Amino acid sequence: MKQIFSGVQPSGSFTLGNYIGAMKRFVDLQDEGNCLYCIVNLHSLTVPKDPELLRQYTMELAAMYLSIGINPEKSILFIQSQVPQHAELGWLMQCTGYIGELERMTQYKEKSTGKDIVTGGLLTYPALMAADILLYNTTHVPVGEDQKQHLEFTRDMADRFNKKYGETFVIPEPMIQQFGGRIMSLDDPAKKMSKSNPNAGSYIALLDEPKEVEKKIKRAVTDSEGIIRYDKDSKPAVSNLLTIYSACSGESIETLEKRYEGRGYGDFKKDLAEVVINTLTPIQEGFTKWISSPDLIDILKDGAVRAEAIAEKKMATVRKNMGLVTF
Ligand code: ATP
Ligand code: LTN
Repeated sequence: MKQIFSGVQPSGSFTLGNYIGAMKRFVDLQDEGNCLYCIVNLHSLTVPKDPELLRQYTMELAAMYLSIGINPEKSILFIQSQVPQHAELGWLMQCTGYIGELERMTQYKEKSTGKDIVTGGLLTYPALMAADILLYNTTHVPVGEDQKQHLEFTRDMADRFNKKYGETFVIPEPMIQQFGGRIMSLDDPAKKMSKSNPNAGSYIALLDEPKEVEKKIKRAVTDSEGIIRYDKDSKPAVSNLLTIYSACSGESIETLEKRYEGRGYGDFKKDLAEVVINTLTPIQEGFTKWISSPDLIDILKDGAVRAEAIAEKKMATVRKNMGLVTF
């Protein structure tokens, strides 16, 4: 039986990139194994946050998980900071990893370059992520391609710990999609679609109104060839739009290429907007329901209790193996 774990940061809006690259798959995986889905609010603190906003974003992400189809009877949905074993193992993982390894992480380099304030947490972020995963005997981690390096770090930490202290952790496998693992910006196909991009036209947020989706897709960059064809190297922008279309409609890229043979980008974009809006509408309806539901807190409380039971069992072994005295 697969043990599946993944986390998303409560850092504001969520993009179609988050959804296609990771969250959409969380739903299907619920029938393939035991799933734990985490709101990684401690990770959000690596970049200073307003407390009121962090609280709001945390609840919004919980509502979003439920709106896309996470079923709390099948999966454990919980907030990272409510299970203190994450912070505890996070520290032990910091003491397992090396500074050089952490400094080599591309996400750290990207997020720290040119910044006036760089917290210690931004550097040690992958150690906490390793802890998240290793606490639950995780075998599979569905993530977008940008997390590949962090997963490799996690595997190295598990292996290093096991060699030093005896078999303790399961070595997890990343699950990264070949198509959709990296959805690119609408204004620049060389950049990842990201909610931290100051240009809101570069991403589609899951809560964008239909009119806004139409406008953003209409303005999305293409190329001068005028042919709808998938070729990531020579036609990155059109290939990205085809990937989004295929992920939202469930149709293959070949089917789409055939359908739009001899037709222009205008037609294609109009249909793409419709397909994206059809994907977002049920999510948005679910969100309106869940964000004001009194059940939301109960689901999160129950998730934290179930997660902590598993995490504490693992921590008892970790403390014993490392020589941390318990009476
Ligand atoms: P951002 O860079 O937008 O601030 P993030 O990737 O740092 O976001 P999360 O929102 O926690 O942080 O990401 C949640 C999941 O979504 C991760 O598995 C991540 O790999 C995936 N993801 C984020 N952006 C994309 C994208 N453009 N394409 C595919 N997957 C993505
Ligand atoms: N680092 C991830 C979020 C994250 C995560 C995890 C993903 C934190 N802990 C554990 C998978 C498993 C990100 O920035 N997207």
